[in-house]
Amino acid sequence: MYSSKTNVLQVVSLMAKYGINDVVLCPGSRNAPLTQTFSACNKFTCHSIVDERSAGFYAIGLALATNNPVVVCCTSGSAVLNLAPAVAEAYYQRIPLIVISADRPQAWIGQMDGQTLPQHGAFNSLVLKSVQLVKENDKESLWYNNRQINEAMIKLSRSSRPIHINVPISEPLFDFSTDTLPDERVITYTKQYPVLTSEMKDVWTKAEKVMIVQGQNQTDPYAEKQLYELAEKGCILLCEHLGNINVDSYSYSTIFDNILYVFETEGNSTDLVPDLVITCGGHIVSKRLKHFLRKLHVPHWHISLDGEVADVFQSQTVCIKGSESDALEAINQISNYQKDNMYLNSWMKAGAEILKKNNQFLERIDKINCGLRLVGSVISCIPSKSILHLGNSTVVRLAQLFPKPYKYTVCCNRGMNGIEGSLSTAVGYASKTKELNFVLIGDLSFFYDMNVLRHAGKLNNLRIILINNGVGEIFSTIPGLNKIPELNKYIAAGHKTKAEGWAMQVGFSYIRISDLDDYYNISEKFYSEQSMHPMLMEVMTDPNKDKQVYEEYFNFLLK
Ligand SMILES: Cc1ncc(C[n+]2csc(CCOP(=O)(O)OP(=O)(O)O)c2C)c(N)n1
Repeated sequence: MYSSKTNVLQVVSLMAKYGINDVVLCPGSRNAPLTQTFSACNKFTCHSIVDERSAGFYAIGLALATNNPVVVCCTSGSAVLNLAPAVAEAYYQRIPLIVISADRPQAWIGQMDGQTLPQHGAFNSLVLKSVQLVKENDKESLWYNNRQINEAMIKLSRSSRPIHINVPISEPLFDFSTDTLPDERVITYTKQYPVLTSEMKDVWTKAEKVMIVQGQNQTDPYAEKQLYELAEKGCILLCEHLGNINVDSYSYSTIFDNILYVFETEGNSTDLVPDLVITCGGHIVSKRLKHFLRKLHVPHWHISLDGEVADVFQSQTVCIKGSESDALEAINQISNYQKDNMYLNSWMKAGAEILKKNNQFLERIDKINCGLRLVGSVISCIPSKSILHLGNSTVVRLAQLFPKPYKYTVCCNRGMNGIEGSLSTAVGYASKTKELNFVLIGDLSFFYDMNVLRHAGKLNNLRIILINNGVGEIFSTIPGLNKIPELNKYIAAGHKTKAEGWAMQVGFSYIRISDLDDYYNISEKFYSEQSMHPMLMEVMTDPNKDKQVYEEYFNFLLK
């Protein structure tokens, strides 16, 4: 049976009508009418997560795994604020997260009634729309709530960013006597196909050296098809792992960060300069690419769902509003004119050189307890069709140095670069898929978010590779920061914590790796499908040795 509260019934009915499948429920009494109504309706799969910070990221993981919006529902007060980090991540990674918070009636906010704060608008500009429902059930109030929820859902589907629905619920809270959901109106939203101006067509036709940069994105076969056609015309396609493009094309490069490093250091970077840059998707990890293009002031077209400016190279001239596949199709239709092959060849030749050197360098390092060596090995061991979740900080940067030999999905909380939800996102994702999910993560990121592992004890498809270097290693690589005397103690938060006890307690098989032989011995089992438990591999590395190896690596590329 459902709650008797009409606003609760409206919300749940509309979530069902909008095709929402997954609902993450956080404990509490004020949201019990919502919790009961969601869980009583057979349209939803409900997930229970106690900690709202983790629940928000878990919901992001579900949304990534299903490619569908996900609801996270919490009680009133500080519970709502604990969702803020995930809301911020969802905003900047364009994840359709729907926050539904239960609230006390407006009259009681700030009246020392306990567990109250101004919830409406609490996420400020980090949600596309925040709606405040009313609790009355007269005709006008019902119309108002319906319209508010529809408006928020239209924003969500137009821009794929989070929304917040705040639901005031008055006492008595626990009357569950309703047996049907109301038949709520849905307002349909139609999308627009992008229109290119004649001036743009002219620029495209004249451009000989076209660089397309695919930022963070989920796998999109339609966009891939368009990218493939553009690559066939001679555009160079730069795509980090997080772009999730699986085009097997000769004009496709993931390792452009190291290519730029070599060309810039050797003074040959003019060979790589484009005369038009097109970006699609979200964030780009490579600082080197951003710096390279910022110096050039080359015309830059950016494709985005809501047509917002993203002037990342400080030279944006065009904003194409629309889905990536539609916008790329519109560009493809301008002409079949072939672009400059010399330009393409400069990139491809440089990429081939780097690949050769990467392999030679890895062979020279005979220890696995070194971040660069380990990340290089992991990238090449992940089986095809799996999911690799990268932690932020050093891990995501090192991963970019090595191309993936197989097709697999790569995720990372890159909207905010936060270290607080990487495990929760991965656990949410793994709970929704049969495929193997690997998490490659640093120690501070791991220990920050490990309470979610309580929910992972039965996920046999989850494998965590923890690089435990005992600090936030990234800080010692930042010029200026690395000279501060208290770097290790306060900035890099040095520690001696190990994961073994925690991991075993929540049902993981635990393996500690100290040399290459151990790693090879366990690899077959670790990277294969059969396992009775989730697994955690902890590799203890030495940050000083790591630093030395990075330097050697970059010198080796120049030889
Ligand atoms: C929520 C949050 N707090 C603080 C930071 C700042 N920060 C960036 S990287 C980092 C250290 C991460 O350390 P670890 O996960 O061990 O990775 P490593 O640098 O050792 O590879 C910190 C604290 C952040 N990104 N997010």
